[in-house]
Amino acid sequence: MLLKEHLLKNLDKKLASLIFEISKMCELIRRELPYRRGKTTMKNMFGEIQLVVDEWANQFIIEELKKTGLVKTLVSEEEADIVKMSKNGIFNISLDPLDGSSNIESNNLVGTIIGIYKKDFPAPGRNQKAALYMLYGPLDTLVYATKKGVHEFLLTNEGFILIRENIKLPTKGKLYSVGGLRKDWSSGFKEFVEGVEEKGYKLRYGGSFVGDFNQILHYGGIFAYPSLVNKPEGKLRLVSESNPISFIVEQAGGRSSNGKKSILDREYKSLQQRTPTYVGNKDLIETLEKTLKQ
Ligand code: P6P
Repeated sequence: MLLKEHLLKNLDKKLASLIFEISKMCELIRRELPYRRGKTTMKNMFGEIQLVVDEWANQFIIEELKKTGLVKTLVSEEEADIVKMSKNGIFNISLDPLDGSSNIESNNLVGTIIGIYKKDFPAPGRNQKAALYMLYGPLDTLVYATKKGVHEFLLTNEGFILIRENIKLPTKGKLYSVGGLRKDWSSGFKEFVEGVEEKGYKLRYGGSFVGDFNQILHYGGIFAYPSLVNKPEGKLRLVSESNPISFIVEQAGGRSSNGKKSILDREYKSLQQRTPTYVGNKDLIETLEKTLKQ
C-alpha cells in the first residue's frame, strides 16, 4: 500500500494531506545532503554551531510547509522564536529539521522529526495529533503515528510503500542506547545501566536520537539521554525532539519518561526547554523510575 492511500484511509483529509506533503520532502532533502556538509559561522539558540545543512533543511522545510497553507505556526530547533506560517493554517508544527546532523560528516544516520498539533503553542506533547520522522540512512524510511497506531514506510521508485503497520515494541527488548558521559551520570542511572547490562541487553549508540530510537522501535529496549550531574535537564529538546518521539513510543505500546512521569505531560516553559529523555519498553521505564527514586 502506498503512503497516500494509507493516510487517506486512516486520517482526516487535511492531516493526511499535510503528512503526504511532508513525505515529499524526503527525497529532496536526501539529494541535498552531499552538498551541504560544511559549517556556518552561525549558532542556534542552544549555542551550537549551525551546520550548513541544518540551516538549509530548516529553511527548506519551512518554505515547503508554507506552500501547503495548512500550517499556522512552527517551532523549530533552529529558530529562536515561534515562526508565523499561514494565517488560515490549522496545524501547529514542531520541527527538528536534521536531527544528528553532525553525523553527516561520518556518514551515520540523520533524520527529520516532526510533531503535529491543533492546539496553539505552548502545548504539552500529549496534545499532538500526530508525530513522524524521516530517516536518511542506507534506506529512506518514514514512520508516522497517530492515536490509531504507528506505521513505517520505505521510499522506493514508486514512492513510500507500507512495510510495517500498527507497530508495537517487541515485548522483550534487546538494546540499550545511552548518551552523556558515564562520569556525569547519577548513581541511580549508573545502577540502572548496570542492571540492563546484567540482563544481557546490547549497547547500540549512534549519536542521533532519531536513528537510535528507530532501533528501539524495531528491536525493543530503551533509549536514554539522562539527567546529568552537570546538566540536570539533560541535552535533548522537549518540543522538537522528545515530545514527538515520546508520542510515537507510547502509541507503540511503550513508555516515555523524564525520570518521573511521561514526557508528554511535561509542562512547557520555553522553546529552549530541555528534558531528561527515556523512551522504550514499559518494564524498563518503570524499573528506571523506581531506581532513580531511591
Ligand atoms: P552526544 C544530536 O545532536 C542530538 O541532539 C541527538 O540527536 C542525539 O541523541 C544527541 O544529540 C547526541 O549527543 O552528546 O552523544 O553527541
